[in-house]
Amino acid sequence: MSQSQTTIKHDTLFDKPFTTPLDKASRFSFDEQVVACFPDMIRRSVPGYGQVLAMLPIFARRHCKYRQQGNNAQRVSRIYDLGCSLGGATMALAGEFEAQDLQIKAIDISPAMTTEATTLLSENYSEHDIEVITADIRDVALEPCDMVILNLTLQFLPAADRVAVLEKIYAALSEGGILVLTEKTHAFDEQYDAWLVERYYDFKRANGYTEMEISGKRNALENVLITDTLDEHHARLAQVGFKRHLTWFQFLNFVSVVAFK
Ligand code: GEK
Repeated sequence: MSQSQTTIKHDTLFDKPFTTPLDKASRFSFDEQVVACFPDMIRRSVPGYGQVLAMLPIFARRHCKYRQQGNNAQRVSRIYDLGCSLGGATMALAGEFEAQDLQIKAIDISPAMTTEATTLLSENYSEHDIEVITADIRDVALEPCDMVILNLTLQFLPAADRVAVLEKIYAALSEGGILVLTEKTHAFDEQYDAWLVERYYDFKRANGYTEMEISGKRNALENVLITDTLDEHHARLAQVGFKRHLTWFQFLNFVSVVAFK
């Protein structure tokens, strides 16, 4: 089944967690309430989310060369989807590959997310070798792999832990493998940053968010989602050993970088 044919059952639910004034102390968390409206939320609030997911199987075709050994001793491409949420990236990949060609390990720290991801993936891709794991990506050991996806996840880790996670990814990737890192960023220049942030809120308004929802989400994410600049991302990728890393996508303050091992 292709991604476009996949029906995620929560599609009909809409993102309404911030429609009442929030206590300043309310922090964003990936709980059942967020899970219920997640597909709607991420598509309406992340510019380019669909385009980035659609490119993942195209990148995988070029860079995943069946270098790993699967459960039945056959050659497979092993892909990690780190911070998988409901498995959007995993589904984008599974939808474009034969079941026997891929082994996907989808990891998320939120049990509410992994419970729902397990249901959705088994409903839609039961033949595929997909393991959904509830874990902190800072703690898991990674097996040798061909591709790692960090789609809007690194930004939720404490800044001090980001290098160690990227070092672990670099070590696990086979020669020729890739990391696809997608993040919300901020611009170093304050004026540019203000323009990007304002146009980002315009993007959300155009997608039906109210002023209260926009400001509620902004307050809830304060100190939870901590952005870096694009330069900081490239510097960190170089620091952990990637010699080549390229910004292949940018839409307002959201960027995606591919790093080649
Ligand atoms: C997608 N990639 O749809 N370990 C594991 N997971 C974590 C950690 C951690 N330490 N911290 C946060 N998460 C997805 C979208 S969402 C992006 C990713 C967003 C998880 C968290 O539970 C959540 O599910 C995910 O990272 C971030 O392609 O909501 O803006």
